[in-house]
Amino acid sequence: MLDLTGKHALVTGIANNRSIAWGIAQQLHAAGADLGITYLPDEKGKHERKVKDLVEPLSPSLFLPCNVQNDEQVTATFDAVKEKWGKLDILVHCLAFANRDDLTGDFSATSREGFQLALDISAYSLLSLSKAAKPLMTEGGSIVTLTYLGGVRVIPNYNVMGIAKAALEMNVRYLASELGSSNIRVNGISAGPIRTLASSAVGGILDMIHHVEEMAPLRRTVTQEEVGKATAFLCSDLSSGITGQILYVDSGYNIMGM
Ligand code: NAD
Ligand code: 0WE
Repeated sequence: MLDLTGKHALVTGIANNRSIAWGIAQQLHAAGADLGITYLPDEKGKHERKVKDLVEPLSPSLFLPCNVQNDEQVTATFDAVKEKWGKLDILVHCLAFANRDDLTGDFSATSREGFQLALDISAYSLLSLSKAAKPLMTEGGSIVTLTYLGGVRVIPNYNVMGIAKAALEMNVRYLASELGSSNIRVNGISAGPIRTLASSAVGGILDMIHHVEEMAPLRRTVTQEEVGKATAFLCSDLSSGITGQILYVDSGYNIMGM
């Protein structure tokens, strides 16, 4: 049975009720995990209030600001985890960012700054969070990140995010190799396109969704709930032999050649 009771889980990347991380947090909570939620702070605290109200029904025992570009905030986050729980079992990395201008037009026009920003937030952050989580995962653990097919194949306009996801997926393998001896597993979930804050800001996302609805073996897109269920599996003892893998939760879209 999928049982996460007594497990302490830190979930990043909830922006609103469409976030994939929200679907994940709900499933981890339903399986009995004790949640810590981090959010991206903004100056006015508007984001904080929105996310706080949303997650209240899951009664998280930690609610912390964590901009992954800020090393002090990352350190403070894991200091708070240590203080509250003494250990950590589950880390969910569910965030990405690139400049909007870099998600359209010529890939070769990507600036050095834009490239660095996308790779810093979307790929390097898995390392920095895993490094901080490692000493707290004293009884082993599970780290899960979210990736996309655009990291292994060319998807129009995904551009620099594709390079960031390729780096992220290789981070999964190197981290799995390093952390395996501490019984910490590291895996990625490659989700099919879902309408969220991040994807809706992208031109043509509806056309992509319609394309998946025609082409994918299941003839539909996946939901945040389905990604959440697969994440709960990868966080649970049911997947104890699985590490360094990318699990496709995409209605089977990725197997098609035509
Ligand atoms: P979303 O906008 O709900 O989530 C993105 C999150 O990233 C937000 O919560 C945002 O606050 C956070 N974030 C951005 N910059 C940050 C920073 N500097 N520090 C901390 N947090 C930061 O969108 P989503 O679609 O749920 O995206 C979540 C993950 O799923 C991303 O890794 C994305 O690449 C991946 N993914 C999305 C899809 C899709 O179609 N929506 C498909 C496959 C994979
Ligand atoms: O990883 C993603 C979304 C990534 C993303 C989206 C935005 C839009 C708003 C990263 N940064 C930003 N920055 C913004 O300012 N997905 C997998 C969803 C997605 O994004 C695409 C897609 C799909 C699918 C971009 C182009 C083409 C397809």
